[in-house]
Amino acid sequence: PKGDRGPTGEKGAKGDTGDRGECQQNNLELSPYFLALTFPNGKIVGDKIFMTSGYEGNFDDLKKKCMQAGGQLASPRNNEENAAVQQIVFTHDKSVFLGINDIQTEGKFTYLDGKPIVYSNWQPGEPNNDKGIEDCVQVFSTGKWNDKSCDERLLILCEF
Ligand code: 291
Ligand code: CA
Repeated sequence: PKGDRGPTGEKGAKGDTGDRGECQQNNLELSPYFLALTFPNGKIVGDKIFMTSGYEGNFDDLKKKCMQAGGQLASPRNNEENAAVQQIVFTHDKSVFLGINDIQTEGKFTYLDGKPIVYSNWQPGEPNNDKGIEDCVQVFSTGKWNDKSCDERLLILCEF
């Protein structure tokens, strides 16, 4: 606790506010060391981190792996977040599944919590539910979305 410091300088160098912890962690993303840890598998957008491990699997597998890691499948909610997802797809030259699907009701795409999506970036002509079996969403290296069979094996991309 701050109040437990003695009078003789344990508080640190001149100018040190003694706020290590509570305050500095807010600026983690500004640290060059933190940015280094996101290279080349992660992207920071605001207070969200997108991260891949390079693992590939079907939708259920990827969804489970992200949750076990304490996150969830990438669910971009605006252009800036989608651009971060696109950059990871582009860098790895592998498409990813989003945490978005219409498994529950055909044609109604929702997040993993069941709420309707607030943002989308469909490729023209998509979603088309091709062959009647496309309930999951993949992102191309253009950043555009395509509905795709949840049984395909794509690159994992989680958000934290
Ligand atoms: C066509 C389009 C897409 C559809 C895709 C999949 C391909 O794009 O009809 O809407 O999602 O086919 O059916 O599935 C497999 N397994 O290749 C083809 C190229 C992008
Ligand atoms: Ca499709």
